Parts: sequence; C-alpha cells; structure tokens
Amino acid sequence: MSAADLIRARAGELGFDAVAFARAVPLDVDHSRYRAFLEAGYHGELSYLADNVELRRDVSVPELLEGTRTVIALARRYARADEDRDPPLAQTIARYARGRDYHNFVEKRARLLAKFIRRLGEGVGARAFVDAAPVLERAWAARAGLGFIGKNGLLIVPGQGSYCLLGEVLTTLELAPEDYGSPIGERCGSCTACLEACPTSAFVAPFVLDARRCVSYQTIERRTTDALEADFGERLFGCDACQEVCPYNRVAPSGNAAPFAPLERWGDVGLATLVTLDESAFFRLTDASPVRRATRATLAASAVRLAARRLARAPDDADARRALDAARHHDDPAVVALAARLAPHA
Ligand code: B12
Ligand code: SF4
Ligand code: SF4
Repeated sequence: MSAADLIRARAGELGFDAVAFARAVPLDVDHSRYRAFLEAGYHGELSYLADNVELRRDVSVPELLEGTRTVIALARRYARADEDRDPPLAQTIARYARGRDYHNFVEKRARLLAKFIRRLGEGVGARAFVDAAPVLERAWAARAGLGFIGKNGLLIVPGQGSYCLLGEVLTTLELAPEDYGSPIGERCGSCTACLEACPTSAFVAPFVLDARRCVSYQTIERRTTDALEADFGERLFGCDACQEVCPYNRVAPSGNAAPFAPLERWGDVGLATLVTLDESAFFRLTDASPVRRATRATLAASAVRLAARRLARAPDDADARRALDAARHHDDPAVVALAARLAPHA
C-alpha cells in the first residue's frame, strides 16, 4: 500500500468522508482574492483575518509546519436525515452548530491522523488544523480537488454536497506524483439559487461575500451595536440559506452525522430564556456548544430580533412577548436599544 492509500484508509477509519492531497506550493490566485476581500473591508470586525496575511499564502513556514510538502484536505459531513424533527429552537441554529462543538470532534480526529502520519517514516512531520489557523481552508481543499468552490463561496464535494466541515493535515511527507489531486473546476453553470436565497443580499458578486452582511457574521461574530437593518428570517445563530437551495445538497444525508445531532437542552429553551441569561446561565447553556462563540449579548440580540419578527406575525406569541419585555431590562444597552427599535409598541 502506498503512503497515500494508508492515509486515505486511516482518514476513513477516523470518520472523514473525503480526503485529497495538494502539493504545498504557495497559493496564488486564491491569495489575491483573499487580499482583495480584505482591501474591500468585507471582513468587518473579523480583525484576525487581516493578521498573518502572508502566512495564508504559504503553509511550509515555521509558524505552521516548516518543510511542508503535502496538504491533506479533509471533509466531514454533518447533514442528518432526521433534522426536520429537531426541537424548534435547534432549527433556528445553523446545522453545523446544533450539536457539540465540532472543533473538539473534527480537530481531535485530524490530530490522530497527523499522529498516524508521523509514524509513517523517520523524521516525518505532520500537524493538524481545523478552522482557527491562518490557513485558507477552502482554497487548499479546492486545489487538492476535494471539491469546487460554488458561487456561495462554499466548498462543494461532488456526491456529498457542501454540508461538510473542513480540516487539513500538513505534512513533510512527499507523495507519489499521481496521488496529488488537481482543481476540478466550478460546476455551478447558470444556477444562481444561492445568490437569490441570501436573506441579506450578502454576495457582492458570485463567489464574493461581504461578510459584514452575512447572517452568520451578524449572529455569531459581531460585537458592536450597529446591527444590520434586514430580516434574518427564522435564524438565531448562523445561517444555511445559501446551502439549503443548492442542488448539490440534494444528496442522501450522511449516515455518519450522529455526532452533530442537536443537544437535548435546545428542547427546553425559548427566546425569553435566551434574553434573561446571566453570565453563569449563559456558560451552562452553551457548555460544549459552538453557540458559546456568539457571546451572551449577541445571542440576546439575535433572540430579540427573532422575537420581534415572530410577534409581528403572531401577536399572541407569549414567548416572543416575554423575550421583548425582558430585553427592556437587559444589562447591555445595545440589546435594550435593539428591542426599542424593532418592536417599539410591544
Ligand atoms: C471567517 C470565516 C467566516 C466568516 C466570513 C466568511 C467568508 N466568506 O470569508 C463568516 C462568519 C461570515 C462565515 C460564515 C460561514 N462559514 Co465560515 N469560516 C471562516 C474562516 C474561519 C475563514 C474564512 C476566510 O479566510 N475568509 C476570507 C475569504 C476571502 O476566504 P474564503 O472564504 O476561503 O474565500 C474564498 C472564496 O471567496 C474564493 N473566491 C473569491 N472569489 C472567487 C472567484 C472565483 C471565480 C472562485 C472560484 C472563488 C472565489 O476564494 C477565496 C480564497 O480561496 C473559515 C475557516 C478557514 N480557516 O478557512 C470558515 C469556513 C469557511 N466557514 C465554514 C462554514 C461552515 C460557514 C457557514 C456555512 C456557517 C453557517 N452555517 O452559518 C457560513 C457560510 C457563509 C458563506 N456563504 O461563506 C466552513 C466552510 C465549509 C465548506 N464546505 O466550505 C469553514 C471552512 C470552516 C471549517 N473548518 O469547516 N465564516
Ligand atoms: S450564510 Fe446566509 S446570510 Fe450568509 S451568505 Fe449564506 S445565505 Fe447569505
Ligand atoms: S446554489 Fe447553484 S450557484 Fe449556488 S453554489 Fe449551488 S450550484 Fe452553485
């Protein structure tokens, strides 16, 4: 068995749904696109995206892994067959975030793969990264031929769709030339469904997202008070609208997605609870959940937004009314102001 076959087999055992290999030569066009994104200011408050700009070009540097020869691009699917039966609150959370924090799950397995690779030869280096490192994960996955980047900016794995989390193992191991993949090219054709489905018109052009307008940014990352004037729909945390409409996601859900099932606690919580959480209740509620990233104030603001939307449609929605009442006494003035703006007569 070749080293690539051994790695593929081990990645499969660890639960990865797709694996592909790219030569670790510095990025060119993807890095230019990333720089253009920064220059346009589309990253907004995500200041970490503007740090380590040069590091995102080349992975074979000491800060990542000196002497990297190969980038092993990994994908783990998370769409489940039974997601329509998720508790109502869970259905307002993006699919990737309804269960336990995927970082623990995917990253742990990527690290086990790196450990396996280090044992493949004397002095072989290997290091795993998932999400947080200054690595343009979609660009490397596309270069490896793991999938293609759709007009919604997401990496779509043929036959598996885009509900996939990405990770990578960098290694000093050189593979046989035939093991390296190559970009498979974009397959969207004339489709524009994702661009039209975006509730906040966040795409400035096909493939190009103004992150500041994205519901995901607004409900997860935003820390300032200048909330976007737009209807986010039934969304509390994150957004899947540009994936829900994608024809490449009309594939059988993964039988492998049990770890992404919603946390039971989402069955017990309404919007009013989310607005009244104190610090310790917030930490209890978001324990081991990606939702913790939102912070208490941003989560309360998203609950206020959702409550105002629901009350406008159903004036007898008691949970929405309680949430808005509670918001008037919130300890964060931005939450109080948002409630006054969105539901002045509630
Ligand atoms: C910052 C970030 C965000 C920000 C900004 C998103 C953005 N588009 O930049 C916000 C908070 C908005 C966000 C939202 C989401 N994110 Co996010 N995010 C990241 C993170 C940490 C960095 C992304 C980054 O570097 N952005 C800068 C831009 C310039 O780079 P890029 O997104 O890779 O962009 C590429 C395209 O724009 C493309 N491109 C630009 N122009 C053109 C033109 C053509 C012709 C082509 C082909 C390509 C192209 O080239 C760029 C470079 O490769 C990555 C993890 C990572 N380290 O990569 C996860 C990551 C991209 N996110 C992920 C997910 C799941 C999401 C959400 C679906 C979450 C949700 N359900 O709410 C949404 C999807 C929004 C969307 N349509 O992109 C996954 C994506 C998995 C996949 N299959 O693609 C990642 C890879 C995390 C992971 N480890 O799995 N995210
Ligand atoms: S995640 Fe939602 S808000 Fe963000 S680009 Fe996709 S559809 Fe638009
Ligand atoms: S919805 Fe259509 S345009 Fe958007 S990523 Fe999917 S195939 Fe491409």
